[in-house]
Amino acid sequence: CLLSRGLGDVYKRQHLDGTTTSTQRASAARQTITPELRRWIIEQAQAGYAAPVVLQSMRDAGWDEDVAADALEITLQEHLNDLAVQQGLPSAVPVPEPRLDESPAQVDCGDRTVNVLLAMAQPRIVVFGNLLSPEECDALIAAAEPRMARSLTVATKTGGEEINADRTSDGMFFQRGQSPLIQRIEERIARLLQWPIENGEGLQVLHYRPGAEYKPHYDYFDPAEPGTPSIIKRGGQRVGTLVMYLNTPEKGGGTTFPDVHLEVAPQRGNAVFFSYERPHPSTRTLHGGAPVIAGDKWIATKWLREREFQ
Ligand code: PD2
Ligand code: ZN
Repeated sequence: CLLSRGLGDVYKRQHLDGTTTSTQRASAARQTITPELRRWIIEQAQAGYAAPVVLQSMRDAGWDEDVAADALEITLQEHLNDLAVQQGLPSAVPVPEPRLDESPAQVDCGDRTVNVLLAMAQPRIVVFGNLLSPEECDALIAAAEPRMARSLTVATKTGGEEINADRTSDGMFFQRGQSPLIQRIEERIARLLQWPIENGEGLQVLHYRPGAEYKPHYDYFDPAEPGTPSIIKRGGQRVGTLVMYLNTPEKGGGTTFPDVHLEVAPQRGNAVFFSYERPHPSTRTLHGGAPVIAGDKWIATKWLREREFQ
């Protein structure tokens, strides 16, 4: 797409400044975007000029580089969103995002240094190493184990209960801040993903036995489902997911992203993060838990909402 070509470079530049937050800078830049400037930027993009070329024109005209980059980024993102909304897609919203603008090998999360193992832009997927210590993984499993219940659904034929065919795992939820361990992990996640702790759902722990899987699905709530408006009254939509691996299954159990043919290998202490700015398949965040072939698989999932989740 002509409009998005080169945006990546501008985006990176915008986040290099560590002294002000991107939100502060964006709001300053937003004030500089007059209707005339907005029209001009969109015309340049439609004429096929890549973002760095347009940025240079603005600098030549006397614009401060940072302000121009922000104004350009905001204008083009808003325009892309306008086009998407015109096509009938839900509007884009802010999402959690780790601070990776200078491609750091590690991210400081306060009490722990987390490794960056893989980062994909679209869909936004980041794989982290060393997010949890082996002791934390074991302690989460031990705390969850006595409270695990098999996921059951009503069998439409018999009226009895049967194991959910799409999610053949056992699971439980912790309350947010339920124990010092959970609180510590939630604070770490909040720093890693730059997203308020209050916007997180309670941690869910899942246990897959050999043969168990989680068929591909989206984590956002489908706007077409009748139950969705009531679900999102509490905290808004889900906008991001962090799946943390609490053990290393012998074989199988990877987290798959079929749209991009990616499979993340589950390794104890590592995690995969992905975000989705609108509740729509165009985010390409379809994902599943591949069948476990040998051994068990334990994960803890943190789902992140738009707003405070009470
Ligand atoms: O266990 C997984 O890898 C997995 C796959 C898909 C977890 C989730 N979704 C989830 O917790 O949402
Ligand atoms: Zn999922």
